[in-house]
Amino acid sequence: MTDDKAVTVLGLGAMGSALAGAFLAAGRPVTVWNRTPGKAGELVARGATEVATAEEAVRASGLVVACLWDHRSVHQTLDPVTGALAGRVVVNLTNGTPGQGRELGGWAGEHGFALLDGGIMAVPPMIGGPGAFVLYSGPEEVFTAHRDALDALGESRYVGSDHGMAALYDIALLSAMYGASMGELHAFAMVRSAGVRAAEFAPLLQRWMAMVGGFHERTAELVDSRDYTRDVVSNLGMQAAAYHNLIDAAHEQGVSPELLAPLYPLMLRRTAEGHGHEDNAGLIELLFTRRS
Ligand code: FVH
Repeated sequence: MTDDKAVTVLGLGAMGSALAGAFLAAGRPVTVWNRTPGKAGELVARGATEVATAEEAVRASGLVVACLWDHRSVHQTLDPVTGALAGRVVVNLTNGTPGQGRELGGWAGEHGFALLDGGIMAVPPMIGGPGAFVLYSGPEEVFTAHRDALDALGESRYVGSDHGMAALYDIALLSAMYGASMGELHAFAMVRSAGVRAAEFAPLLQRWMAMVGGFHERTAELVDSRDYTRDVVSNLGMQAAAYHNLIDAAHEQGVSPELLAPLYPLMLRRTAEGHGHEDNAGLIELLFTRRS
């Protein structure tokens, strides 16, 4: 018999510890396990129970949250304890691909337990606070039954019954983040090459990126309609002609253009294919390697 409110957290890295702390703060009985012992001191002082094996941890709660290094470590941890998992719910918050999420969902079904796959859109200090949100996919009734517990971590966003969807959304959001941070670093490198401190330039960058970031809904309309000719303000052909200046300027300043360079051949290709008069959102049509 386990307490209905009990939660087990497998993995006490930076994120797993934050998750366990948020469940404790929400008043839940929390059992924790980590491959390497000795990481649970603070959580135990706050009321968590540390156990020595993953099997004991799994048996302690109906809801088992795994936040480990990668997909492989999830299998290494859970494969030996599938017998104990039967009838329980596993929420996997380890970063992975959509394919890995689907594989885990199928594997859980074969072993008689339910699985939600998740994507955490926050860093550890944000967990349990208003800025954090967590994506979930898998059986909706399982999400609904455990939503109250999961809400302790941040805003819970259910994105579909296909186990791969949480990872798909997660990876899409991370891809946008890395794209933006590549641009940010290149911009700082450019100004540093002229002796300008990043802190001096940052307010302008902040202002510019806030403005640029305001166009996602307009781009989404173009992408969904696949019509990139509507209300074009700055067409692709003009942008492609100017883009070479970004690369030349980087060379002039002794900065590698390698973070910027991949976009240029796509711009040239799309323009050469007769779409220079369109919005540059049309570049998306060059990204698919399968029919989409
Ligand atoms: N931290 C972050 O900002 C991001 C935010 C978004 C989500 N990610 C993902 O969360 C997963 C865990 O990340 P983390 O920050 O907790 O990572 P670490 O602090 O490095 O802890 C890793 C834990 O995984 C355990 N572990 C590693 N390999 C194995 C294994 N083969 N079997 C069992 N456990 C394993 C490790 O244990 P130990 O090294 O202490 O024994 C830690 O508990 C991750 O997917 C992020 O992408 C975090």
